[in-house]
Amino acid sequence: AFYFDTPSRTFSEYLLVPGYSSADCIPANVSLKTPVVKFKKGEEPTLTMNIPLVSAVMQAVSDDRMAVALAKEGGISFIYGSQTIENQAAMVTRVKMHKAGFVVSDSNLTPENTLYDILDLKERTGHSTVAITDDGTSTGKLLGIVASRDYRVSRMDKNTKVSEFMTPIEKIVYANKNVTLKEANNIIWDNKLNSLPVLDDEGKLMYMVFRKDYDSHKENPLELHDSLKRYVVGAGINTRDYEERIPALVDAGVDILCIDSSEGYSEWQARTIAWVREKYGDTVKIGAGNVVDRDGFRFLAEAGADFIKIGIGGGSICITREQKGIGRGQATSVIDVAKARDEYFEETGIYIPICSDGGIVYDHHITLALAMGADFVMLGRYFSRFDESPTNKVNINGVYMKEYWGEGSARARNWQRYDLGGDKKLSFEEGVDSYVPYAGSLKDNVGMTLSKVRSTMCNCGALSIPELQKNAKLTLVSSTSIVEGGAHDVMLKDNRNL
Ligand code: MZP
Repeated sequence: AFYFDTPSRTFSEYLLVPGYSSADCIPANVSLKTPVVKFKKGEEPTLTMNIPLVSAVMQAVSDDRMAVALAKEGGISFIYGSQTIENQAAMVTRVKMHKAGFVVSDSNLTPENTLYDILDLKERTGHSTVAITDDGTSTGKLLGIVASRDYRVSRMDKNTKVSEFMTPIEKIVYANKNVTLKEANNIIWDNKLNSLPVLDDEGKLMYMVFRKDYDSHKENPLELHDSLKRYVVGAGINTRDYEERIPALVDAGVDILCIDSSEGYSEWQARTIAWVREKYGDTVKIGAGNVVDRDGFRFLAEAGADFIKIGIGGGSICITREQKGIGRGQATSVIDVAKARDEYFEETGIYIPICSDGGIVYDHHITLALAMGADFVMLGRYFSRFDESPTNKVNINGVYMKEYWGEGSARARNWQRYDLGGDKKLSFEEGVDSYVPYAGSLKDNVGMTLSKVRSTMCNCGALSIPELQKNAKLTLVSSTSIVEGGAHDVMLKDNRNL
């Protein structure tokens, strides 16, 4: 057997040592922009994020609602793959069709629904305007729209049918994709419209544009088609049904795929990437993982992965290390893989972004992961605590909690994630079902977390993630000094356990 000559470590065993901060090294000047897919030296990556956070490929974390909320902040969600291909593709479609508070797709609302259903959707999604199609899906025929002004709650029974108050399509002036923004602007103002549906050549609704879109582009008459930004969204796939799942996700408009597996150093992953390259060349972007050392990184790099994910056994809901005795401390894994990534870049001129996945407990772990070489981090527990996660909020002994369960738990039954080519079943659990403290909205929490990251980066004299990776000074801490890191030798006033 081969023995690594040092123990593997995790984030809490490290601290950053401050570097020189110049006067312009202030949080407002820090850029958290980061590459998501591989690129050649001297070229720009085709996909970047404005913040280095992605949400985990998990039932309890990443659905379309989470994806929209995170995309608004500049990150990317990877919509969970442990669901039918149709459902996953529909979630991707909903993110891509979502524009400025308008549900255009798969609202499941037809003229036969009621005011109650509309209000319920509004409550759940925050949307004020809903597209009504004949079958409730984005591919159905558009019949009309319902905007807030179309109904007056006080005057209507909640059982009033949608058909009675929606604005039928004949009454809406609509554009085809060749209209310029300037023309659209005239249509919208001349007809006193709030929004304008944009249809494809066959008359199917592609997306909606809003007054404020026009306002911002009024002086600049661009073509409507690509000029309106859509949210970026990712999706998890597995190494079993990719020949059916990937085309459905690509058709739905997914921006990036990620092979979701507990162990990525396998022939199954190489075969999946090879299939993507054969069918789509480089146009479809695909990340792979998870690996924890140089060998695993090299394997996936040579297989053609667009980014590589790191981490085995460190997730908060993960019991893989207990069950199977495999894994590696997350900090050591990131440090080792980052070294392999830099070596590969030196050799080939190709930079492959790496993602530290799982085990982020404190906000400062994110900064540590970036300093150790990660380009972005994937979080499950963190996002599961927010309003936008797809799970129930429950009250346990007077404290609000959200449910959070692992993909390897009996609840998720995501056998594909642990598949080694055997039976189609989960033979034993590698994850648990749990509660996490409810924490409020994604926007507020992400804002707070990133202000800490920016602040620490300034302490280290870094105005960008590449600068932090290059200049950070890290030290291991002894177990005694870890105690010193928290409040100690004082009696906390709000500590109920005292
Ligand atoms: P965390 O952010 O909750 O610590 O970890 C989330 C990560 O744990 C996921 O992105 C995934 O890699 C991993 N995961 C998901 N389900 C399980 C499991 O059931 C798991 N064991 O380890």
